[in-house]
Amino acid sequence: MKKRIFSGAQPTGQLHIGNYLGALKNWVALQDEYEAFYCIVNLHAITLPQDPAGLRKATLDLARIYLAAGVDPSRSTIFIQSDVPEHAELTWVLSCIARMGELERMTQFKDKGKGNAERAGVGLFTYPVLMAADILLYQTDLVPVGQDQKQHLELCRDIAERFNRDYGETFKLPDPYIPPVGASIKSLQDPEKKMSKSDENPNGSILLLDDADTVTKKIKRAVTDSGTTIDFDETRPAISNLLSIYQILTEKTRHECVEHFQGKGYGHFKTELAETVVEFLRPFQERVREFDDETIKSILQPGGERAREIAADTLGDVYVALGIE
Ligand code: ATP
Ligand code: LTN
Repeated sequence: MKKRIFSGAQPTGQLHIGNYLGALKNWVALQDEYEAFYCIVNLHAITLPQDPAGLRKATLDLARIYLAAGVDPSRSTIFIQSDVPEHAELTWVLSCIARMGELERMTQFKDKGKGNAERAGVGLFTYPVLMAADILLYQTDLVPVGQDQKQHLELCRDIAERFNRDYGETFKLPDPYIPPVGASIKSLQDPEKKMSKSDENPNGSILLLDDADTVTKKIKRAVTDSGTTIDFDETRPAISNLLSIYQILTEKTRHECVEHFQGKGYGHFKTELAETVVEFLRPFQERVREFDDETIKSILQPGGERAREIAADTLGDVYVALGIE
């Protein structure tokens, strides 16, 4: 029996190269070795206000991105979170297990709630409980995510452990899979912040659907640190970030990257980085155009059915354990 993977992304805004390098790339790489479930988490999306027509479209568009990135529906289950109502049901149960104090410590709530708990939605606060339900429903072994999700994974394990202790062994404890390089790609405009879909400055992120001109302009405008060498250096986060992007896309070692740019300046480096990113995005963007809405729906519908069979089994066990079957 193969071990199981679960991961998901929100259908909000356009995916950027950080989402790809931190998460999607690994989803694709791991799908041979593992039985994989990749979810479009539309219930998470509504923790912040969304335009209904926009959300509907973004849901299908995100499935298209998964497929174009190389998630293979004949090996991996791709589905929409709301097609499996057990996610919402288990969330209620787990919200009776999770503690206020635990959720209050989650940094994403502090960021996305803009520090104003009085005005923030309750769903934004309990977001990590829904995420725990996503993962635990599938008795998941491994969860490939970017660095920003590590804290949510730890909470998920804590909730599962507490449930198992109090009601008997029910959930498998999942491990995070956080890649050694690319787990936290930074904004091109501020290397202290992660590249983010919700960044107001469009120049901070390279979107997976940006055209060649836009990519080149964004990279040319990227901030750099003082100093002139092209090197990995903790004290120079801007150049280190750009070099990491180059490293992953070219599959070179750190040493090979540094050697390659020895004696070259920022101008030369940025030109080569832009070419590398454009060449990577070109075939990806061609594949995105290949999947029409009907094809996408014909993948998501059976995906939801398959996911639901497993989710229903786990939820059945949970209800028996609790005495509410
Ligand atoms: P954002 O912060 O960009 O608005 P998000 O984290 O809210 O996005 P998702 O689309 O749900 O949104 O994230 C999908 C995956 O991408 C997650 O596994 C997340 O950890 C990863 N990810 C997001 N930003 C980055 C980044 N800058 N570098 C690496 N991985 C990232
Ligand atoms: N919170 C994640 C998206 C997400 C997720 C999950 C990731 C929701 N449920 C389950 C892994 C496993 C984010 O990236 N914002």
